[in-house]
Amino acid sequence: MSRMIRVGAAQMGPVQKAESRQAVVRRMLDLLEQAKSHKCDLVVYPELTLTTFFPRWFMTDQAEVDQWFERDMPNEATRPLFEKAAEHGIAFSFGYAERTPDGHHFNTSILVDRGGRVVGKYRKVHLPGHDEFDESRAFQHLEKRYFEAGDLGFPVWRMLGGIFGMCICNDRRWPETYRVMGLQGVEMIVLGYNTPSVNSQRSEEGPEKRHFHNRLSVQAGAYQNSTWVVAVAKGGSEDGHPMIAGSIIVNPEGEIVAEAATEGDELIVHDCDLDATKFGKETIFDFKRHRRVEHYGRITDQTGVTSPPDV
Ligand code: CDV
Repeated sequence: MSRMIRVGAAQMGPVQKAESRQAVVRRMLDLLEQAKSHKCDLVVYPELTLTTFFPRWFMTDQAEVDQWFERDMPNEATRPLFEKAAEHGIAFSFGYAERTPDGHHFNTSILVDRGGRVVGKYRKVHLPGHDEFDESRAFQHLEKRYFEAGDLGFPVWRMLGGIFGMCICNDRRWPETYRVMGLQGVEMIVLGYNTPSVNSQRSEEGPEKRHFHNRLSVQAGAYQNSTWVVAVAKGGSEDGHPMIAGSIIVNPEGEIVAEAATEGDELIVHDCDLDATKFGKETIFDFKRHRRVEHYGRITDQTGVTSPPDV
């Protein structure tokens, strides 16, 4: 069985507050058709694909908040995507806001196989931002208000002859994210992101630095775990709030092999050889031979910094 898979990173341009789920799914279907014409095996869409990045808006009415969440997946709006992808035999992944039957709220992504079956679910662990209105910021980032931290850890799944994992946006900046999946032999991590073009707490940190940190994090995670990483953005201006775009596909040596050129809906395609993950996993990052867990206790024992005592 071939271990080469053709991946389509389906970057999305902005989704305005007023845009309906049905309109977004039509755009996703357009990208799926492009992927079909390129003979892709897998299509990856961004974080919170179905809606605008609503955590930038401060809301106090839970009914208003809940309008941004999906109670079922697939549902009426997304079923055409599931059906068309299954018809084409294309696996896919996308992010959405999930409200569980017992009322929990998560920033979630799913992995769907060639037959349209949901084989994997991930809930964002590293939620950035704050939970109350913060007037010191240029704009709000209220993920900690609207979501709970993910409760599923970082599992991996077998699909398309390989081992796949997921994470979401801010998770990509944390080495622990990749390493937990690396320790399960992950060969491809798919992730979506909504990264504002400017740091809301530091106006001089603009798009150039934001792209640098995006690439730095994703390339390091790929290299240090010898895995493919497919990082897919929403870009452009959502109701006046610009986001960086810059979707990339990174190989297990940490090199960018494909990159989006626009800030709009754009499919970038690359043939990814899952066997290319083997060399790094068997040599410099052969975890079994080289890791020294006796020295890593602090990684799981503490969150904040414990500085040495003053002398
Ligand atoms: N959606 C995100 O998680 N955004 C963060 C921003 C707030 C830094 C990110 O890591 O891009």
